[in-house]
Amino acid sequence: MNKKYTETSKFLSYILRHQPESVGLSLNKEGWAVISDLILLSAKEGYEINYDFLQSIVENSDKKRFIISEDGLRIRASQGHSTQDVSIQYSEKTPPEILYHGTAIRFISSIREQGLIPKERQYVHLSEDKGTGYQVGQRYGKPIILIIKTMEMHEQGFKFYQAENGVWLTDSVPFKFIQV
Ligand code: HQG
Repeated sequence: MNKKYTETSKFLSYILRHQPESVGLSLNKEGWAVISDLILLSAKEGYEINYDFLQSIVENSDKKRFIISEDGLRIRASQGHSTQDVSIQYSEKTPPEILYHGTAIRFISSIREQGLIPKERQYVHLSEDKGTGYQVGQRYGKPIILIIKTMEMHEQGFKFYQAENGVWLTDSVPFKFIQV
């Protein structure tokens, strides 16, 4: 990936998940932004984005972070939001037996006390494959993969959702469902 691509993708994550107001962009409750607005506002911040470039970022994003609406007019982040203005109505889904959560070893003692909590984001993020978990954990230090007993949680009434890009979401994970 070239630098412009990576920088623009990070900028999109920032405005579509965290701080749309920092550039004057509005997102609706479902997280959608009007692409023509986004292009104009991004240009003011020095990001040269045209429709084709945006489309290629959406298609080539390793984690499929963004999605363009069927009519081609709007874009949103599939998951990962911290902005409270967005509240995507994900539909509930039965999880597999287990899912993974990658984190940093230095967080383990706190996780033992509190379980997994969403921190800045709206949900705790879980993945189906260890590799993704490992990469995610690495962002905060020496990584460790936690195994989450998601079916057991489901049986006890915890709700699970899956975003368009396959990432699983839940509100919190008490420590008793975590295998370190
Ligand atoms: C940790 C990436 C101490 C948690 C990925 C994580 C993901 C605790 C960090 C998405 C804790 C929060 C989300 C507790 C949780 N005590 N630490 N009680 N509970 N933590 O970035 O899951 O590349 O908000 O383990 O693919 O790391 O951005 O969440 O280490 O889907 O597209 O607190 O971000 O996607 O960190 O990552 P984050 P995450 P992108």
